[in-house]
Order: sequence, then C-alpha cells, then structure tokens
Amino acid sequence: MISTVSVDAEPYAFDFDPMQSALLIIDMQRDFLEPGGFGEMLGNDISRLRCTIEPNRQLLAAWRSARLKVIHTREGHRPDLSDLSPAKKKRSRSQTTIGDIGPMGRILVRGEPGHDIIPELHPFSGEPVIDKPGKGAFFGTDLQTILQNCGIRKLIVTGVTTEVCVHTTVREANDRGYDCLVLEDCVGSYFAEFHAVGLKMIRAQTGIFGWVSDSARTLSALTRAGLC
Ligand code: C5J
Repeated sequence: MISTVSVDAEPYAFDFDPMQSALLIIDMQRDFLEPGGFGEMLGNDISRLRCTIEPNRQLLAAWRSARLKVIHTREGHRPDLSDLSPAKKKRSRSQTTIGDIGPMGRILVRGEPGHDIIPELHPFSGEPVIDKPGKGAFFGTDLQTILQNCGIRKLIVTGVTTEVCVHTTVREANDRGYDCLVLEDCVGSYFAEFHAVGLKMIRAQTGIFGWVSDSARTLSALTRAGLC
C-alpha cells in the first residue's frame, strides 16, 4: 500500500497521500478552448489554452488508471440567470455577454454546448462535476462537502485560466486548509504574462498559496510510487 507520493516541485517537494488527494480540473470548457467558441470570439488566442489539453489528457489517464479521485468544474449559470449577479453581468461588457446566444449556444449557461467540457477530458460517469457560478470552485458549490466526505486534504489543480478561475480556487482552497499543487503545463491563460506571474505568486514566499510543478514530474512521481 502506497502512503506517500513525492513530486519534485517549487518551492520544495509536494508530498501527498494518494487516497487523501484529488485531481481538480478547472473549467476545461468548449467555450473557453475550442475554435469558434466564446473565448476566440472575444479575440483571445485559444492556442494558449489548447496547449494544456494533451498534458491534462495524459495526467487524467494516469490518474484514472491509478483509481484516484478526479473532480471537474464548469463555470456557468442557470438558464434563468438567477444565479448571475448584476455585477458579474455588468463586468462581462462585450457586446455579447453571459446568457446571450453565442457561437456554441447561450454563453456560460448550463446545458448549452459551449458550457460542456471538451471531449478530450470529458468526465467519466461517477466523477463529480461541480457547476460553479463564480470564479472560485468553492463559492456557491458543494465542493467542500464532497472533499470532506471523501477525506481529501490535498489538491492537484489544473485547468483554465491560470490567473482567474485556477488562482481564485487555489486561494479559496488555501484559506480552507487544503494544500494545492498547480501544474504549469496543465494550466493556461490567454495572456502569457498573467500565466507566468500567476504561477510565480503561488510559489512565492515559500509557497504562500501552494506548490508548482508540471505533468512530467507528477507522472514520474506516480510511476516511482508504482501507481502508473
Ligand atoms: C475562467 C474566466 N475559467 N477566465 N473563467 O478562468 O472568465
């Protein structure tokens, strides 16, 4: 029985008990990542997010084959938009905004094609999917209840975007007592400088928000531990 996996990371090794840890994949949704989606419609360079798909796919395959816990999140709102605050609606100021008809259905509305997770990383049945109305995965969701009930203490965090939903979630997790490892090739931003600084902020001051590593070092730690 493996008790600890040790991942080479910054600012120092991230050690985790695989039975008390979960892979948390943030918002790998079609509207953010796919050609013709809302993200691209706003003029963003989606290749900066799409480069995270393959490392996430490999990590997810290893995680599943080791039978470890995976949790997915999606940012989005109820079809009647009753969980969309006026402030969030106002701040998404482009001509086409949350709830409007976009290239892949109503933008960031649950059940619409663009709100779905990309096929490469689509959840398997039995894997929890957290529908979140905000940037952080803890706000307005039952994520904390699920983590507590499953005995999860540490999170390996991937997804998009580095400085928005990934960062907010890591900060929320940090304040709730969870240790977070963020994998730099598995998180992405439309803005290169925000990605770089976002990661730097996480590992600064001996890991003020957590640890940073990458998929290769994580996979090699799983292999060393005999988990893949
Ligand atoms: C996420 C966003 N998922 N950038 N959303 O980061 O609005």
